[in-house]
Amino acid sequence: MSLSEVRFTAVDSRDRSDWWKRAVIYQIYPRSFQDSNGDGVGDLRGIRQRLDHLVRLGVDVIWLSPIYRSPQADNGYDISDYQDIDPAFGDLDEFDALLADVHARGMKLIMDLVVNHTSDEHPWFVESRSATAAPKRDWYIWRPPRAGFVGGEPGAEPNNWESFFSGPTWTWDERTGAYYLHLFAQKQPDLNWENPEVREAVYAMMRWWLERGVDGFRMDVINLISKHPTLPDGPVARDRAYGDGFAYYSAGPRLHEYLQEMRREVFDGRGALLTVGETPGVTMDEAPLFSDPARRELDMIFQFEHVGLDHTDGKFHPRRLQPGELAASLTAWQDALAQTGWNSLYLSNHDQPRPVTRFGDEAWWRESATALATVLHLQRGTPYVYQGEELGMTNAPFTRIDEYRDVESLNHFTEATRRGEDPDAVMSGLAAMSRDHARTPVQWDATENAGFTTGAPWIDVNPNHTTINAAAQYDDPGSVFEHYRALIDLRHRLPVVADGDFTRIDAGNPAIFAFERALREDRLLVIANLSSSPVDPVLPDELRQRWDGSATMILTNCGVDLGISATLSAWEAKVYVGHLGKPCIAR
Ligand code: ISL
Repeated sequence: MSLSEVRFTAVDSRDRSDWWKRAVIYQIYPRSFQDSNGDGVGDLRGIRQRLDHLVRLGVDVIWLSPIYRSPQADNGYDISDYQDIDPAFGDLDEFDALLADVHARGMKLIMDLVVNHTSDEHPWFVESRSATAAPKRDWYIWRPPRAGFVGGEPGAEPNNWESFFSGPTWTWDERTGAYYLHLFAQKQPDLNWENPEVREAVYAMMRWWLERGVDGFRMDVINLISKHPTLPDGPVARDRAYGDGFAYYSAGPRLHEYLQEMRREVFDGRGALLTVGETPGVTMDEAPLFSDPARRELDMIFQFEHVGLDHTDGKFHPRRLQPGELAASLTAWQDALAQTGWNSLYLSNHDQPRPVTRFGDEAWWRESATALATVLHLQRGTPYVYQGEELGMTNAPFTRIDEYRDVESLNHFTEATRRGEDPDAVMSGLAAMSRDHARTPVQWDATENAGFTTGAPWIDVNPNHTTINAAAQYDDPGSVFEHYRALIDLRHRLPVVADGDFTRIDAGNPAIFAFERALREDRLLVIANLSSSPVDPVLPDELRQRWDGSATMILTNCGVDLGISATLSAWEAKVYVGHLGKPCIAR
């Protein structure tokens, strides 16, 4: 039976303020999406040229990684003008044209909001660092050297925190004789959110974009904007020079006050917008505080547990996950936000390795890419597709440090080898975990440079674009792209996918991720083997009695249906629909 023949409970989605529960969001990293002028860097006009790819895929919302004016020290996450477009990407007229094109196709567009920090070239920081008496001095976080030390000498930093991008979080500024805080690169000074003028300036900028017509924001490291007022030292791990300040710079005492203020000052009364917070390190206890509608903060957040499972001594010393670990973590988050709050569902973004390489198996490339997508998209929450994921793009085969571009990877290489780590081991860490794996250009076709640019790409195109590319996958019913398209279609058509409850099913083997979704009489059953060996499911009797005979398979990455209890081949995933009692009613 095809999906068009299945009839489901009607759900009226008109005027729903939580319209985003039925939406799928597509992340564009503009630098690597499509170049239109041959300079090797993706741009806004390039995005306009490729919008039909997104229409074909069926996504509802585009999240655009930063396109603001920026020195590009962190590929645009270092902003020097929040109200202009970087010339590498285009200009405000081109942006308006893009927004109009997106809206004309019935999609929405959300911007990346990076307001934990600015660029050190932002006029606010230029003024702040100019003199201790400068009016904007207090817009950033300045501190004197540690007592008993001379500024600039080793150990004189105001505290021992290590930056996300290696080295200390403090940089000495000779001119005014003080250190400024930067949780990320030296060129990304942290704003001082304690200062009400900073908050008002940020809110005014956000309103300016909303008035221009954008549909919301993805908020970069938004759980880091309130710091512990005394900035205490963090614990130091063995053999490490710096401490971990996470407990003192994340989820600070005023975080939720700021988010509620932002909601009132920026979003209230503006209609169908979307807000999603990036919240690294957020716990299951904290998560509902952000996305409980009654608290009036954000619509949803990105949690990080499942993308940290393979870290050991930091992200660059990864381990392969054991069967079941990924599913257990995702299930725990489903349960944590079952009553209150809402999950963002993702396997990748511009900071993460490619999921088919990391969580799947390139030897079972198509099967593992589609199985992972199936279990992700059919959970409760809003799915995010990162560019190229829908094509099953893989990690880059880089072997030399000069192939990498990311500030995090390059700083890590310098620091780790300086500390005495074996350079080959450091390169293995990058080969598994560098953010550059997500940043190689989108593979549109098999031609030179994958159709991304006519010039020299800013980062190498993955040589496997000759086989893994969009052109080869369109209209191929077995392709990764068509599987993603079908999953997105299911969310739009079946209310049980968007609104149903989630219950994990113990299928007798940790490699199997099976779950049931339920909305009134409607049921959805997902059974997936997240391993490269065949597995026999042992389903609970009660479930078999309920489903056997009445299960209608509506999607599979394998092609055959031998019933819900049949042996699952490597990375096999299948989706059944059913209902309790009376027949489903057409929507
Ligand atoms: O990739 C990471 C470092 O290993 C993450 O911890 C990442 O730094 C964290 O998720 C915050 O990411 C966001 O803010 C950064 C920026 O570099 C990332 O691209 C962005 O997603 C600073 O703005």
